[in-house]
Amino acid sequence: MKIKRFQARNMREAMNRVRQELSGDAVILESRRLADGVEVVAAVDYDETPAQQTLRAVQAAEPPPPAAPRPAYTPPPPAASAWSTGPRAGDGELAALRREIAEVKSLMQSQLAGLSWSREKMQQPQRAGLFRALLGLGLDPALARELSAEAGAEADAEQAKRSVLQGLARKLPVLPREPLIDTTGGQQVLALVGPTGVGKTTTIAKLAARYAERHGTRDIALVSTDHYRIGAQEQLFHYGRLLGVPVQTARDAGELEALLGRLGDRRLILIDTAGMGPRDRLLSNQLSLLRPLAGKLSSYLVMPGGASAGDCDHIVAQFRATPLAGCILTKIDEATRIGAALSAAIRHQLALAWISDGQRVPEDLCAVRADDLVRRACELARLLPQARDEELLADDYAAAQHGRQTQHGGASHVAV
Ligand SMILES: Nc1nc2c(ncn2[C@@H]2O[C@H](COP(=O)(O)OP(=O)(O)OP(=O)(O)O)[C@@H](O)[C@H]2O)c(=O)[nH]1
Ligand SMILES: [Mg+2]
Repeated sequence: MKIKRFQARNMREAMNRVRQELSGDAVILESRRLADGVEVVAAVDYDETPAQQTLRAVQAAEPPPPAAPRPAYTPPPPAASAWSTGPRAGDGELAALRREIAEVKSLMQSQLAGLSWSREKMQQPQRAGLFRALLGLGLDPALARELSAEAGAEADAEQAKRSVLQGLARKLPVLPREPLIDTTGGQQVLALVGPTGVGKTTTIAKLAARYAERHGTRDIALVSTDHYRIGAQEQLFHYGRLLGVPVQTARDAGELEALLGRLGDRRLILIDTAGMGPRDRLLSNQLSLLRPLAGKLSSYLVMPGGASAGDCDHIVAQFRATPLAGCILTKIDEATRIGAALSAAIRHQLALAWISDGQRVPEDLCAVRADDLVRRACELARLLPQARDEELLADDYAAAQHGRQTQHGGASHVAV
């Protein structure tokens, strides 16, 4: 029997060293957290079974896996586990034990992830290749796994790739008709909401110009509800002057309602709201200004097309306090990946309406076409290839399998 103690920055690194220096058959006798990492005691040719006891303890403490299979693609449940309630004061030993079990659990998950990804690569190389390629677009692992499973059985590799991309395009929720063009429904009141600096005001100007190209400027009015920052309204007034369109302001829901009443003869009213960070206390003021008028206007969420999965989820969670008719992806020209935003649109069933890919008014705005978005996503991945670590791929693969969040913050997503 050989016993050895390993210190490393994290459990994965420790386990790699255990595997290298002892062997894959080594058992973990003990693990503990250090101030700057972890310590693991491992053994090979160990005749007693303390490792098995530890594993049994983990299994006993773990809730049994759900009997029913997971649906194909559902948002993961909010992060809750046996360990999520914090330890009570003075519960030091129990807390230490929980941490240790969590470490072992994470270690086992990491090993299982590696195994299951290796098996997939050996048994289903085409499907594994598609999964890898879809993650390369920045897609959510669960979505990438679902799409690759659907198309991975195609005999021809090129055909499989085409069908996987077609599958992605089919899943994208896209507004069936562009609101500005379809003027059959009478007056349209659109409000743009979203975080600071995402391009709301610029997009309002683009939308107004886009409408004016077809129907003239006579029927358009612009409204600003941004009375918080000096200069914010001036930007909209500037665009109003350039386009020859009147600009009005409203400070609260009452003023906005009265204004909409006075503008009843305008066929298109575009409302520019103040950009608020998700943690800004004024955010709820802006949303509560729109909420009472939800039946009279359509709110569109403006989101950066290159946002990460976590950011997209965060933005949607904050702004869905007002009913959202759809979503506008901006700054596509600056994005290195748009897969996370596309995944979020699918996950939250947020209809994609327009994309903005530059600062020019009105040129850099177009209505969303699903196949065009998928083509853009592929182009970005081709132009800016990113090497993907096999361990992270294994993690993503396992995360997709179990609907959990990956730890490396790559293409993972957060339940909201
Ligand atoms: N590259 C790029 N820049 C854009 C795009 N859309 C807007 N911008 C630029 O982003 C900056 C912010 O745009 P705004 O329209 O002021 O953004 P906003 O959301 O109204 O900002 P706040 O009102 O401060 O929340 C400006 O410099 C715009 O020219 C786009 O699609 N691509
Ligand atoms: Mg603005």
